[in-house]
Amino acid sequence: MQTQARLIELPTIRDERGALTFLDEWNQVPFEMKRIYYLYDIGTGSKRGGHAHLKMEQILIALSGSFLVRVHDGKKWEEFSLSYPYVGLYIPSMNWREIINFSSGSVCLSIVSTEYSEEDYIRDFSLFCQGF
Ligand code: T46
Repeated sequence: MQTQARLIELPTIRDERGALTFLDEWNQVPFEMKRIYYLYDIGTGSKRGGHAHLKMEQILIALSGSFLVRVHDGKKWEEFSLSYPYVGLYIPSMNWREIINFSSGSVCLSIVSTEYSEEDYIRDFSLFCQGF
C-alpha cells in the first residue's frame, strides 16, 4: 500500500479535435475504482474536505479551473496545486485533506476506492494526528 500523496500525469491524446485523457485501473489508478463524485458550483472562499478516510483511497482531478489541496499524512502538511485535467492527485487512506482556493467555475472530480460510508471519515484533526 502506498502511503504518500503524489501527482500522477495521466495519458492524453491530442489531435486537431482537442484532447482526451484517460485513466485505467492499476496503470494510473493504484486501487479498484468503486465510486466517483464531483464538486462544482463552489462558492468563493469555500473549503471542502477537512477530514481523513480510514480506508478510502482517492484521485482528485481539476476537470476545470483550479484549486489547492492541502494534505497531512499525520506528520506534515504538503500542498498540491491542481489546474490541469491531465494531472491527478493520488491521496492514500489515513491522510487528512483540505481543498481551498477554488477558482470560479472549477470542477473537482473524485475517483475513490470505496462505497460511501460516514464511518470511514475522521473529522477531528487532533484525533487524526494521534493516529486515531
Ligand atoms: C472528499 C472530498 C474531496 C453522500 O451522500 N455520498 C457521497 O458519495 C459523498 C462523497 C457525500 N455524500 C454526502 C455526505 C454529506 O451530507 O454529501 C454531503 C457533503 O459531503 P462532504 O461534506 O463530505 O463534502 P466534502 O466536499 O467536504 O468532501 C467530499 C467527500 O466527502 C470526501 O470524501 O475527499 O469531497
